[in-house]
Amino acid sequence: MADTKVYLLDGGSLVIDGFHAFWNRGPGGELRFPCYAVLVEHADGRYMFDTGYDFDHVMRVLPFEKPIQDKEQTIPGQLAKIGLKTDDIDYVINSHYHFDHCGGNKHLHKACTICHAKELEASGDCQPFEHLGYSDLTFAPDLHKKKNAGKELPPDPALDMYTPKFETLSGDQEIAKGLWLFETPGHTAGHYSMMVELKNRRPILFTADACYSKKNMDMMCISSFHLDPVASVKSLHRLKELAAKYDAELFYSHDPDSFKSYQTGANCYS
Ligand code: 5PN
Ligand code: ZN
Ligand code: ZN
Repeated sequence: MADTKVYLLDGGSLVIDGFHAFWNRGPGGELRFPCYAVLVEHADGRYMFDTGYDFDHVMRVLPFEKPIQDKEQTIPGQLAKIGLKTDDIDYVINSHYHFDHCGGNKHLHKACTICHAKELEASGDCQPFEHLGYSDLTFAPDLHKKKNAGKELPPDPALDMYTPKFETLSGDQEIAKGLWLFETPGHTAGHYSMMVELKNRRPILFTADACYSKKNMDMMCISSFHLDPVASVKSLHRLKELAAKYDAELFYSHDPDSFKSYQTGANCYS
């Protein structure tokens, strides 16, 4: 049986304010951070954990986040770099449905979509203060059409051919051998972090937005985009405990410093 491999797919970058990255701490000022997707090649199939943001969506809805993403940094572009096509992906796992984690779902026509049951529910019925976060609903075309009825949206050819099937989960789950989803709620209602066990190195625990960066963990400081700040802090502690329990290395979702040291493109972890 082939060993599991993990690829990080560079999805470009966005800008937020320092007070959004470090809630009630700052310092303020523009902070440019990376976004990426994770491809896990497993004996049971190809799993993609998150799919980054859609450039056109951000330009239309959140242009103040100043997206930088070249064609190579799209999901099709990143897959091409490792010799794969969009139809080669069997499963998409979404940590949560903020626009910067699900914008590329619509390219993955053959994939079954896996997420927390509470997250799928929240994405269609979010709190008013979460609207920008949940602004890209193209991962669920029916929901997207319902929410955008009456609005003049530019045609999106990718969407016409996209009819995803959802598989919702709750609780911690080992969804394939050595591939774990851990509940880390607070940032959103049904947030999952993912741990991958590998043959030749320590497990990797992808925090997703339960922890943007090493600095957030070191300061026990959550980001300002959250549903429940108290639950968010609990999840920060949980990630630290999980990393200790499994001797896992934490990989952060939006860490400009750590990202420089991560292997990307055709270089994988195994
Ligand atoms: C990158 C980013 N920008 C804005 C929001 C938001 O309003 O909720 C989540 C989020 C983001 O991840
Ligand atoms: Zn988020
Ligand atoms: Zn994010």
